[in-house]
Amino acid sequence: MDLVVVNGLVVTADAQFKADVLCRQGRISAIGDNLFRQGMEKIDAAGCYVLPGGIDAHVHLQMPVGDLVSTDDFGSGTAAAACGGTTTIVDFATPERGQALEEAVRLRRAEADGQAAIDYGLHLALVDDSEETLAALPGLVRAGYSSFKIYTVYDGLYLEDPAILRLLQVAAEQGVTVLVHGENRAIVDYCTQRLLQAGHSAPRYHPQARPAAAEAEGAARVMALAQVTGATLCIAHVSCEQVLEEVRRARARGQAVHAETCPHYLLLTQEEYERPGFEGAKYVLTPPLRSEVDREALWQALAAGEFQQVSTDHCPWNYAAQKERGRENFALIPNGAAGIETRLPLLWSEGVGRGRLSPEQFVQLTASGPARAFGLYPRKGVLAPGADADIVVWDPHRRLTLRAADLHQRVDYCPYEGWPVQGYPRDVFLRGRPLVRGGQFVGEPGGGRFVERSSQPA
Ligand code: DUC
Ligand code: ZN
Repeated sequence: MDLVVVNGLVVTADAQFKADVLCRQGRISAIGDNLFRQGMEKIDAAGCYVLPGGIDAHVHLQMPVGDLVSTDDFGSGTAAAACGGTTTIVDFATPERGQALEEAVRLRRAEADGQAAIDYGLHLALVDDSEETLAALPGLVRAGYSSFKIYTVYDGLYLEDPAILRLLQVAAEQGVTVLVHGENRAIVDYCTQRLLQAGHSAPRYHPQARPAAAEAEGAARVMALAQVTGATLCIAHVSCEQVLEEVRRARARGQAVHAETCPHYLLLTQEEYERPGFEGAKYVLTPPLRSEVDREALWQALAAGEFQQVSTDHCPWNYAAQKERGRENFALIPNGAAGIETRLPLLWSEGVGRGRLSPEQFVQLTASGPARAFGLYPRKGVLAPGADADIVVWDPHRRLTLRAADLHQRVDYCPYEGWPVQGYPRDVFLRGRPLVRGGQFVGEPGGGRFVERSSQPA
């Protein structure tokens, strides 16, 4: 049955206007006045905004780290995402060292297909530059895995510069964006060892182990390598001003560099590590939370349009038994925190609600920007005829207080416990089918599909 959303205020990255949105066979077929006809399902969005479904281009569902696996699987994580207004995620296919990339992709698809309640794509996390990997990339890109992820830290994941150069070269030829986790491994190892040798093993030392200098050097180095080889980059989870300055320098040279930040860097600071007892472990994520000065610099840059996306780096670990593994040594605390469900409400409340962002900027940062960077646009990330009917009816008046017990994320704490928000999804549709109605999840495992993303080969 055709679906029409009436009486709402439609928001795109450029404009907001009163209009009806007509959906037919999973796509938006028209946007205009008086589109309701007999026999259509009518959704009355009076008093609400009508937004494109959120795109979270950086999440880690059921991600293995050592013998642990992040707590949300593709079923629970995507249900939580939907409840928060996100209709598409981009997760990762990450090979073990020595494993063929195609095999890693096949295994990841087997985990997600039939489970995901929202649409999903996969970045190819590249952990070597072997001939096999290089040979596999063009075919995988053509099959819709049209972005790479590279790390400069973490055992099992990091790449050395010669490998990065070769992979950036392929990215440039294939016309795909490379998401970069840049941290200087030597600095992180050196600082961690010195802290532990001095007996500084509590969570409060996590930010000292991974200083801004490490993050800035990692980002700057990969940007220099991309200057030589070409390739569009997206610097992941920018946490501080020092990295922003490196991004500005690269852009001033004419490089194509997207920047991503996350709600936790916008809302929280390293003060969280001073919580009593071991509670600071809840905020051990990487890069770490930074200073108030950095937090403010991120907001200024966000308002000035210097970021293309706000993603979550959703990587939840239970406090009990998982975070607690690092009680004697902060370096053993699994890195990461949950955010997939709370991204849009927090960014709306703290951004639009406080007058720091317009609704159009909100749409740019949560949907259109990531869609453009990662080959989803204009199929997703915009309300326009021909796009998938991924639609959020956003109630700007709904207030609630975030509590782990009320959220759908499968994890035993919420980093924003007790945080008041105003503005929440009321109804969410994926390709015209309801995922959330009146704030209640009505989707199902397997309702989401793998999305083949496009590339722009040279
Ligand atoms: N940082 C995290 O906090 N978790 C997962 C990966 C990462 O880079
Ligand atoms: Zn990540």
